[in-house]
Amino acid sequence: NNNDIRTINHLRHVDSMATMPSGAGKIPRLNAVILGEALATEENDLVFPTDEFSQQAHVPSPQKYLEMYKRSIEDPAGFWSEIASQFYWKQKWDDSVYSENLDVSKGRVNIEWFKGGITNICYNCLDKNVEAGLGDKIALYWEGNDTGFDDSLTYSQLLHKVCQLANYLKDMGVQKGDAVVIYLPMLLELPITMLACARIGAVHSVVFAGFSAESLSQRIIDCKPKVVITCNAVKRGPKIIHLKDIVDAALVESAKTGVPIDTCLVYENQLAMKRDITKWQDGRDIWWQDVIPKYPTECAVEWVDAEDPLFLLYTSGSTGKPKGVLHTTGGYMVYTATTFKYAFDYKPSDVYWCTADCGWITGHSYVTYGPLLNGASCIVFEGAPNYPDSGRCWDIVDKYKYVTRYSRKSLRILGSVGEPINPSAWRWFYNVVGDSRCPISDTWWQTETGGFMITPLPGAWPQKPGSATFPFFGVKPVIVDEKGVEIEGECSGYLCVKGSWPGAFRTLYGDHERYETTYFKPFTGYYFTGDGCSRQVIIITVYQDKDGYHWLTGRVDDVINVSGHRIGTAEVESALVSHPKCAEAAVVGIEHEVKGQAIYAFVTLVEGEPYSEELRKSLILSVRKQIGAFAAPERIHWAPGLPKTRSGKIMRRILRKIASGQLDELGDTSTLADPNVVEQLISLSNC
Ligand code: 6R9
Repeated sequence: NNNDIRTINHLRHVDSMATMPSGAGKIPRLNAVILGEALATEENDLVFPTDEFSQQAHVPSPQKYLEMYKRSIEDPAGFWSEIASQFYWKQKWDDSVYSENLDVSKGRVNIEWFKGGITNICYNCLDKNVEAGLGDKIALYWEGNDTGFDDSLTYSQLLHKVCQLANYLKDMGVQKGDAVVIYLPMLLELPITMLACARIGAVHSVVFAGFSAESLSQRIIDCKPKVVITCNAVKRGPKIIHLKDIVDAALVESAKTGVPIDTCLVYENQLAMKRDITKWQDGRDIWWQDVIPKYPTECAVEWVDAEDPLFLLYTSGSTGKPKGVLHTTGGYMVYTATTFKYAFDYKPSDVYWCTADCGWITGHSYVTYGPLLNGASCIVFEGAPNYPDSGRCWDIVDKYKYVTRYSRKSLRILGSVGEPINPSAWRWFYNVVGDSRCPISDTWWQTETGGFMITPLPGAWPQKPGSATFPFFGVKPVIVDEKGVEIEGECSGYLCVKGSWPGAFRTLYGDHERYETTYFKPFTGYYFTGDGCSRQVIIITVYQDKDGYHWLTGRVDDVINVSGHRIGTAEVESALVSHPKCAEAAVVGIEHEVKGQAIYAFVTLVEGEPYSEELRKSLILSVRKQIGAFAAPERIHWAPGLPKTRSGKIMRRILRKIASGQLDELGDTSTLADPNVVEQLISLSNC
């Protein structure tokens, strides 16, 4: 019970946790901890859930968590099949609930869950809930970019809309296993489209509608969709963005590369732009509103195997080409629903809002699938948190409040995702937004993991500001050293996962070898996350174990995390060098007060080209055009040359130090092919 946990032996950090969320590339230092002392500073305080909260929670205490966690690790098959049985399966899975091989030395990496089970995730999101009497419950609320514009759909209405679109897609020849690319903003049509694909067994690939034409075409060329679905335009803050023009450009590109698209379904987003000025290609382009409403509102479900693909989502890696992360149906369904239920302590009376865009994994798992599988009412927000002003989020919270009328009083739980939240931001979120009352679920996970991996269960544990705390059921995080040896207890190192979990991705589309090389070869026998992590052990009287609180400390590979968007340094570099005046580029991440990390680019120009403000702008424009505005470098640093080893490798370690102004920490530069380069770069720091 809660009193037990208050007898925690407190601890004090020698290393301030406030500086913990470090930039990419750093391996975190070990945080020395003194056990058994009273807390000296507020920074190290533990934040307890209120008794009132814990008493009503699904997991009300550490003991209960430990009991469930232990079972999930000792008997994964039993644990997960019990949960999976709560879903609708046309046919139950084979006897073995899962099979896995994560060890490259033992053959092909392979993960399967509920194989042989026949189901459909759209059916479980919609039909099952309607049959259970939730037909008139709001499934999705829509809140537009401009205040005063809103909409909603009940479970029955959503089901009808999904069926109409599903029927249309079938008519267009889309069959089980075919890809459909979706390039839509946060309209209700986005989750509708995802669900319609799932209903007929098609594989959706949502491309965030902030990506450029080039990025979009790259993804289209990779997955060769039967249909592309978009809208004419969207209003983002005060600006109108012509999405259809971007799609047009992407389709020209894909056709050139041998991937012509015959059908482009275009939703007329009247709030942004009327249809008459939209550029049109007859025969290929079709207005959504002209065809979809004519289709029947019922559509038979395509039953699929648990291991049939559900969606592809492209994400950045450490080389230029984005990776098509592939998730399958059964395990993903069970895992997103279960993590949603526990991490947010979901109750049927809640109104739930996740601000993420469905263009990212968070929008897949925790706007569309996780909430709907639980029969939740979920808000889809089209706009930006700072439009028309920075009070917008709290206006929305008050608008959709459940019980009381007072500002933010309806909030029960807060969530955080995408990057390390530093303790001071955590405290602001906790004290100011949550009135020092709402627990924060700081959920660590990845596109690849499908769902939350390390997250507080809000009623169970006391929280540590900035720590994602403990693993979710069935997840075995381990911290390894450079040699791949597991380190126990208090430590820092590379975060890996041992064994599989139902929501794990199964491959990289069309490139299983890259899947093995990137994720399973660095540390044999483990899934390597690409993140650094520190573990801090707190001895709690009810919990005499060597595990502890986890602190995620940022990427250790060449991935930069800007405002929660994953961007590969290689992608930005290739966008820069495609500029005719750029000879070479090297990109690093630097810490940024607001964005977490920002992109800092060192650029070498072609011989004889003078530095100019205009050129700087045009280089940045090149990145905006090729990747998207969110990837624009914060800073371009002119570089007569780059620091390279004799074998020609760029020493990013040195560039990171120069970029962050830590000139006295450059370390050993003697192995450089030309050590003078460093001096030159420093002298150009302020240009
Ligand atoms: C869900 C998502 C994954 C990377 C991941 C890590 C960072 C995500 C985090 C976090 C610290 C958290 N990350 N959540 N770092 N604390 N709660 O963001 O997926 O876009 O694939 O990014 O984001 O570095 O490796 P994705």
